[in-house]
Amino acid sequence: MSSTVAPKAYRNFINGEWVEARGEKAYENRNPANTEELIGMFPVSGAEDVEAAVEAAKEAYKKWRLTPAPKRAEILFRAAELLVQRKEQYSKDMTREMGKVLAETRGDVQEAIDMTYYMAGEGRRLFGQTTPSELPNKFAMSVRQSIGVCGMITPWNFPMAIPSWKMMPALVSGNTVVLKPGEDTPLSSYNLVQALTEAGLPRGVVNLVNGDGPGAGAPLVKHRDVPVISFTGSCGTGREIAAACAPEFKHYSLEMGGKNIIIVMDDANLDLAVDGAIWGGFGTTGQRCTAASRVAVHRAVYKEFVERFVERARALRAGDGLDSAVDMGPLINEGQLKTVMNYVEIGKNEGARLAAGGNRLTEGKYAKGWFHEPTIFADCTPKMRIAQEEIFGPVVSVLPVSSLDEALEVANGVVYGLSASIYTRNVNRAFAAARDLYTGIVYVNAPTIGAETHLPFGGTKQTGNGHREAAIAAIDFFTEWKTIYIDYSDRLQRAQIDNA
Ligand code: UN1
Repeated sequence: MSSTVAPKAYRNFINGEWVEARGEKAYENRNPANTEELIGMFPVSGAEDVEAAVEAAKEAYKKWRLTPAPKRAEILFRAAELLVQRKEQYSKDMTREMGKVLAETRGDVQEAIDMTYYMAGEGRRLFGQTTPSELPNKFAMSVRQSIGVCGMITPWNFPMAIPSWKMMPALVSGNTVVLKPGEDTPLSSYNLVQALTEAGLPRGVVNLVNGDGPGAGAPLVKHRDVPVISFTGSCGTGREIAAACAPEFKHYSLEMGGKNIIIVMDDANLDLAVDGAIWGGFGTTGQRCTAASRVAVHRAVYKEFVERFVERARALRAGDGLDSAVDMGPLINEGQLKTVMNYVEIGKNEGARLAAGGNRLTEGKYAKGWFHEPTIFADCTPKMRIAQEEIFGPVVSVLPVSSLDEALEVANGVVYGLSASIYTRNVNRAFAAARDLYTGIVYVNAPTIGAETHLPFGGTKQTGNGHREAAIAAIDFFTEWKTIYIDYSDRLQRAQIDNA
């Protein structure tokens, strides 16, 4: 680098202070649209840093747990206000480190704002139940209790939204947090933690430890004082986390892969379906776990749909997400680009018809980034690898189908079950699909992406392990039920025996 200005050195946040990693090592955070742009240096943390963060979170938990929930919520509310004020700056920071276009990073910050306000509201609810006892002069109720230090491992594709999905419900419920963010996008977590801190979060309640999975993530997952782990990322890492959590029966929530589908029936509004397939398939450069990477189209409209879809995909402009004329940013890093290029080869070798794209972009303004053309494979069959495996890039596989039943069989015929969508104007088909798609999320006449924060988010089968994020489902994960019986009869009353 010829620049004389040293890049900003960011730090971990432990016990209310910005501190260097013990090993004093740092790594570079670079812009995926222009790798010559160095965004900053971030700490490479190890087990000792995790230890200090967990220790701080454990100590802070003693008071935070007893802080009235509405008071905890007020801090969240103030953090949301700060995020609103800083939305534009934080969105630009995110585009620079993650690559997605500004409209989308604004959406990502907005999702964090929504979640933070929403969970702030929950501070005055956190309802339990009261119910009559089966015995006289006895009172029965259930309350939520916090659990302790929650370890969070988050990905790079929603660098502010996903940490907020995990942190806000955990915090309003009285837990404390150690966050290990995706190493490709640490600045957005830094910004989120900064906002929470300025909003008045007491020291130690949230701790931020940067670094990679083996160095910082693994010691966090295994730490004996971290009873809860919340993870979003790949199935491979999820499997390791599950195994690491099993011996101590930790609570762990896994949000992993998807192979989401859009079904286009012969009665669909085709303009709308094409719009949906473009946005669902190529939004965020296909790097959403909810991305529509399969489209099953009824044979009666197949040819027309593919023609229009291909035309629209070819017209998408790739480039730097800060440029308002750009529709689609780069891949996050070289590894992800290579994965995409590899799947393009696999698709060709399997005999799918490459109908659009298929190449890495390297000329001119693309030379310094990880760009790939929006790519469509037509005439795919359900068992092809490109129709089965998560690619996490701008590659969509289109499959012809002859009926709703066949479409549903194709839809459910993968190991994942996150999101699915159907385009139809027939209410009977819409309801049948909504019932029979075995996924955590179903859309009718809308693409597979765009979850809202006050509804449960997550998937069936290998997408997850049965938990849901967002909504009250998140509160369920970050609390334990406690049932309290108060016997004011002044005598021994035996349940099931003395009430006969
Ligand atoms: C993800 O891709 O990991 O539903 C989450 C959506 C977003 C969240 C996606 N709000 O598309």
